[in-house]
Parts: sequence; C-alpha cells; structure tokens
Amino acid sequence: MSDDKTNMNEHYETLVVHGDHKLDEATGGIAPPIHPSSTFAFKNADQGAEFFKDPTAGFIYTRIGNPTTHLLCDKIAALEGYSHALTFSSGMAAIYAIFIGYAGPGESIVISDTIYGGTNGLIRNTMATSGIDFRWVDCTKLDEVEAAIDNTTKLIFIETPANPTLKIIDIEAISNIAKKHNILSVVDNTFQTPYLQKPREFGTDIVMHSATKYLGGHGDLVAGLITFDEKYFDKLFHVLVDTGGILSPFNAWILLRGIKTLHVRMDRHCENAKKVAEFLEGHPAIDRIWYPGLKSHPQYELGQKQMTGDGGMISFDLKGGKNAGRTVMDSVHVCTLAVSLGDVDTLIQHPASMTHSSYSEKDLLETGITPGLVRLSVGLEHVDDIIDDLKSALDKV
Ligand code: LCS
Repeated sequence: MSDDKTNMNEHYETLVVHGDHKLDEATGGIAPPIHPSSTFAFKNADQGAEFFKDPTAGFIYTRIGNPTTHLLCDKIAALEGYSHALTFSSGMAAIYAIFIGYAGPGESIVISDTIYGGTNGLIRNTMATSGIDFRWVDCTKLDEVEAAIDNTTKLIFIETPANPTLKIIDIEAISNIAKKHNILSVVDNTFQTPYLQKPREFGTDIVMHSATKYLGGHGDLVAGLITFDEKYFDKLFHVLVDTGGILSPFNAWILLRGIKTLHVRMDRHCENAKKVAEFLEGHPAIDRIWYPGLKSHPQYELGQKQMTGDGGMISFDLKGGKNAGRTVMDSVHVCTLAVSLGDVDTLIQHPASMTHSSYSEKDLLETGITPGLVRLSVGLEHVDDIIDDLKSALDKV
C-alpha cells in the first residue's frame, strides 16, 4: 500500500520487517535476543563513572536503558521518521511524561476535546493539582486553536482520528500554528500507526503511541512509545528515568515481534473495516456511522490527504439509542465485547459507559459521544463472519 522509500531505497514494508537491525550482531540470530538483566557490569570504576555522566554511552541499569528496549526505540523512530524514541510501560505513562516534561505550574496545554477517556481522566484527576491549565478545544476549528494559545502555552496535543468519534484533525495546520507560536505539536498516532499516517511529514514535533494497540497487534501487551528528534531527548529521557514507567524488556521483545507484521495486518484491518462500514451504512437500524473511508465522513477529504489508509476503527449510532446498542453488544459472538483496539480479534464496546466514562455528561454530548454510540475495532477474522455476526445482532434490535 505504501510506496514510501527508506534512505536505503528499500520499501517501507522492508523497514517494518527489518528496522535498522536485520540480524543480531553477536550471533546472526534473525530474532533479537531478550536482555532481562536489571543491571550491567562495568569494565572498571572509570567506565561506570563515565556512563553515569553520559547514560547514552553504555548500559547501566534497565530503568536507564536496556538493549532490547533500545532496539524497539530504533525501530519506532525509523518507522515514524525521527531520530530518537523512548519506551514506556503504557500509553498513559508516555502521555504523562509529555505533559509533565513540557509544562508546569502557570503554563498551559491546548488539547483536543475528543480524546481517549484515560487521557481525559489523567488531566481531570491526577493532573488537577499540577497547576497546568489544560485548554480543551475542538481542534478542527483552527481559529479556536489560535484563540486558546497565549504566552503560557507550551504545546498542542491532538489525537487523530479521535477516539471514539473518528473526528479527523488537520495535522499540518496544527503543526503550522504550533510553529508560528514557537510551541510544540504532539500527535497521538495510536489509531493509524506510522504505516497509515506519518505526522512528521506534516511538521509534528513529537509522536506518541499506545503500542498496546495496532503496533503490538495481538492483545497481549501494554506499552507506550514516544518518538521525536534529538533536541527533545534529554527532557523526556529524564522524566522516564526519574518516574520509572519503563517498558519491560520482555514486552519490548513481544512488541518488536508484533511490529514485523504491521503492514500486513493494517492492510487487512483497512480492507475488513471498509466492508464492515459499507454493510453498516446500509443497515436500517443504523442512524449514523463514522468511518474515515466512507464519503459520508465529514472530513473524508482531509483523511485522504493525510492518511495512506482508512484504518480499522468504526463508530456508529443506532436509531434505537443506548438500549439498541446494548442489545447488539450482548448478542455478538464473533466480535468480543471488550475495550482496547487494534487486536487481531474484533472488539466492540460502548464509549459513554466504558472507555470514555471519565467524561462528564455535558462533555460527552458536546464532543459527539452520544449515549447510543458503539465503537468497533475491526479485526482479522473472515470479514463475512464479522458481517454475519453484526447482522444477526442488529436484526434483534
Ligand atoms: N491513546 C489512545 C488513542 C488510546 O486509545 C489509549 C488507550 C491510550 C492512549 C492509552 O494507552 P494505554 O495506556 O492503554 O496503553 N485506549 C484504550 C481504549 O480505547 N480502550 O481501552 C484502552
């Protein structure tokens, strides 16, 4: 699907498989080794002191750096097109590091109003006493983004397509606004992955992922990644080392393994989701559907401009509202009633009462997370089985 070339004139798919490290240098092994060591021996006392002065010069202690997590850093940085990356124990730990690293008391962050419920919860609960003023803006309205920025503002944080409404934000326009005000632009690229969307090409400074989702792909790990250019390394590295929310070498290894099939999985997620979306759009029980690959999506053109595929996420509103949604979710058999997304399994859930239950009633309505909204993460089962399952569940409504 992607025709992008790497600096070695290889296709993007080859970079996904190999990254910068085709073989384990020590052994020639095709699979990278897992280095579980918590601590690493120094050759002598001077070397220990030298590594403490410059922790990037060698391995000291796994909270500070680990060979397996470093391979993962190299890989995600290469895939997103940046020079550096850091790995975190979860997407939430990664988001927290960005907020706390770049803003403090008396400063402000402009944030998209439609965002993962956990990010909303972090801001409304844990960060309520941080002294950081979070300014919630519908970032599709660029004049409102501009109006929210003043000399206290440090960064703009967006998620596109947004969880769960799939609202699409113009990454290039947001990056340009950030540049104009000399502040950072940050994109949560969890929904698309770098295979389908590369924010760096549109000027984004920092990209983050809940790698728990499509990058891992198999529903068997929780992880967060941030990738950026060298100038942002020191700040974010120190937040990670000081707060300790690191990814374990074992989870880094599973993630490296998952990423090797990213392109194949994403192509099929897109293909299946498009067919499911077309089926849902034509079903009489459906009131509205949001899928970036349907012309009915309000920002269809923008999506086509900044994404190279439409993704695997669909949201829909049923004519029968919340009760109808409950009937559908309780009736499926191929789809699994569970939160999370981006897995090989198709997952169905109810944002207002589940992933986005940290939103107030008012915020839910204002951001379009209606009581009847159902979110579907289309998996890799045979698409006819997914559609038949949804059809028989919808027929009960
Ligand atoms: N960003 C986005 C866009 C997400 O969807 C999630 C989790 C996170 C960040 C946080 O990542 P985590 O700490 O879970 O790795 N989204 C979830 C969801 O929609 N259902 O369950 C988790």
